[in-house]
Amino acid sequence: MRITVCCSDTKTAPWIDALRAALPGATVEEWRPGAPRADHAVVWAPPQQFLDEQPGLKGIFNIGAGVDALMKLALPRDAVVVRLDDAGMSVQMAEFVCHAVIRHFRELDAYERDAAQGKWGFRRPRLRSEFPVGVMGLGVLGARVAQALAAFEFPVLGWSRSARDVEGVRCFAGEAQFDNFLASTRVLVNLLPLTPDTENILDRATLGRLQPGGYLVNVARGAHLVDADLLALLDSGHLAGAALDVFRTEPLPAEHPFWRHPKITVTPHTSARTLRDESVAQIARKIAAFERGEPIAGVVDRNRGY
Ligand code: NDP
Ligand code: OXD
Repeated sequence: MRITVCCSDTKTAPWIDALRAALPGATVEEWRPGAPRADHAVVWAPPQQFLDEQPGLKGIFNIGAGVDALMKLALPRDAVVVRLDDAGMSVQMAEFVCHAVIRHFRELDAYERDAAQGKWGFRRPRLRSEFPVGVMGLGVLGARVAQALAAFEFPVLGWSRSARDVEGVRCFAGEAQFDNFLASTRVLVNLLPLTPDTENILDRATLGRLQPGGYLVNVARGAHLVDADLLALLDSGHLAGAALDVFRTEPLPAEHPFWRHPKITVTPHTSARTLRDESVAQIARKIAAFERGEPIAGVVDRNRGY
């Protein structure tokens, strides 16, 4: 079995070493133009040329949870596309989002500013019941995040494409229930995949329907958000702030207004990092299962785009 590895923005050598150790019977090589045809590919945002030269791939294993970069390409017709299924990301996402929500709710930025001036002062405690958190996307990451928020006793709502049942979470589904979900939400967390249906979903209409003093946590993809609409709603005072981890262009360009906006916190796409050891173990297990003809988790539905 031959496995080709083509991962942009990634140090590939340690991935290859780890895949070789996990699949000792396989030939694992970094892809170069003109490389031999392989059975499976391990990828992150590969160029179209890679896919054009590998028409016989049986499996394409993405080293991330989001497959939007891959779905824009012309893929070999019969290849099964497989995404990372948690692999240590859901706990990271839960801690990151809870931190962002709690920092906003407990006004920790304001306390930090006070401390910088040597000021000892209290703010009036806020009521948790006035900060309902709505999580868009109740998949592997969204469900974990929603449950972690519920453990802190925030009222938690969730929205997904099909109806879901998540303990401690008031669940909404589909376009028909989107407005009710938004109207009941003050802090909005985005954990949707980027697809033609969800691109630009965080626009003036969506964000404008949040309760006054709304807050946005975007940890999914930058192209979900219409940047200018967020800025307008922050400047009008309808939204109180935003924690943004993902951007249309990454790295976020130096001149982008998000960097300097006093109500926006920027982090560099770090909310849930791909962990190499856990990811390689998962991919190796899946390749072995696939070769034995067994079903595997995390297969992407190409029609849905996630
Ligand atoms: P999943 O595929 O497990 O979950 C996706 C969820 O979104 C599902 O609940 C799905 O609904 C819902 N959904 C999809 N389309 C729609 C729609 N049109 N309307 C309503 N709901 C919809 O994905 P993960 O939880 O694993 O990951 C989510 C995203 O997080 C990734 O696609 C990626 O973009 C991002 N991510 C960001 C990281 C970071 O570091 N910032 C790291 C990892 C991932 P249903 O349940 O009905 O299928
Ligand atoms: C992912 C990501 O999709 O890192 O896994 O954003």
